[in-house]
Amino acid sequence: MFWVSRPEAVDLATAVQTTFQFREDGLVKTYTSMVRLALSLGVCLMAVPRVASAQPAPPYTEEHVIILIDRSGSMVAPRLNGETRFQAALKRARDYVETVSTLPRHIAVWSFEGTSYIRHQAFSTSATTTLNTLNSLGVGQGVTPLAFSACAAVDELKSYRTTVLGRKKLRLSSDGLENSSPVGTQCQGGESVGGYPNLDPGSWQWKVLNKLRTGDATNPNPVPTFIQVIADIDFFTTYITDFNGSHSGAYEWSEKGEPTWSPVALPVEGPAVRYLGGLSSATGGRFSLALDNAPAPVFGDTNQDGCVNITDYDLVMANFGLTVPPGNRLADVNGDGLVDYSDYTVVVANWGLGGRCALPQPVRE
Ligand SMILES: [Ca+2]
Ligand SMILES: [Ca+2]
Repeated sequence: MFWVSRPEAVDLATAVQTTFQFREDGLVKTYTSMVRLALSLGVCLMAVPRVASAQPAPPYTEEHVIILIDRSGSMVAPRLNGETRFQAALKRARDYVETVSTLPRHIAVWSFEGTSYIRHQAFSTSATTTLNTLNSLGVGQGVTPLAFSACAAVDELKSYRTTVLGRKKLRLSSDGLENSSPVGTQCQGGESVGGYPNLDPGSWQWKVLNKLRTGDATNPNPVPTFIQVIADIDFFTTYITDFNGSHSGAYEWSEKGEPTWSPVALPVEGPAVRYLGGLSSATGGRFSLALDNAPAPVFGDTNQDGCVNITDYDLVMANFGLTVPPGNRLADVNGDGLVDYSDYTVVVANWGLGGRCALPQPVRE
């Protein structure tokens, strides 16, 4: 691991600001090549070890991640661009794997559907291995044992490489909420009547939150020896409505062959989204909303306005060199707990992406 000093960051900042001016002039092709130039410049600098600056040493030496993907029936629902939610979830997962990270990553791949989860891949440091695993996954038609699966993943994270200080992360992609964890399994429970953060003790929502924060589904109190598991969540919702009023929802089928999940979209302002957003926030993670009728989120779009641009760049630069916290969590584009060249590189590489850059964008004074 190495660190680079802030002045170099400012040099690169100038390079990207220049490219931004090109964009304002409408010279998109030139702009794109300039961005690529800036990116390769950044990559070159990253490849050269530098003398450590006054940065505090990061607390973690590795990052341990379980990618947990919902394979339940409703994930076949189509999105605006014709892909399914499941395809979009896989793409997001692949994009995540391909983001550079300063902390070495060990990634496992799991999915859930029906009444349980599947371990598709044990922890691996090979991005190629993980990408191949993701590419091999197919969607199912069953229900959603989210609570049971998420809590089993926490146990796996907890027991992995206990001799190193690993940052622990559950990277969940889902479009629904718990509806099929077997009775008696950890984190199974009734629906909370109270909305987040006023969750009913004993509800599955309360148990999953406890499990992430304390390692124990029934203990809401902080445990000093437990490394909290961060929940990064991509949530897919809002079925597309056709002209005739019908929508694109998909049923999920129970083990008994009965449809158990009506094709009703979970509203953005509803308790499901509020809970999952709260789960991410409470654990220091991030929540990304992927609406069926909107472009999918992209890494580097820190404010989720549908465009990676100067606003995102400025946020990364303003927090450059900081650990998170105290750095702004949104500036930590790759979610590894540091705001550094890895994040800068993702912003530059994804510059202009997000599907909404054609809308009026901020102009720096
Ligand atoms: Ca943005
Ligand atoms: Ca980062």
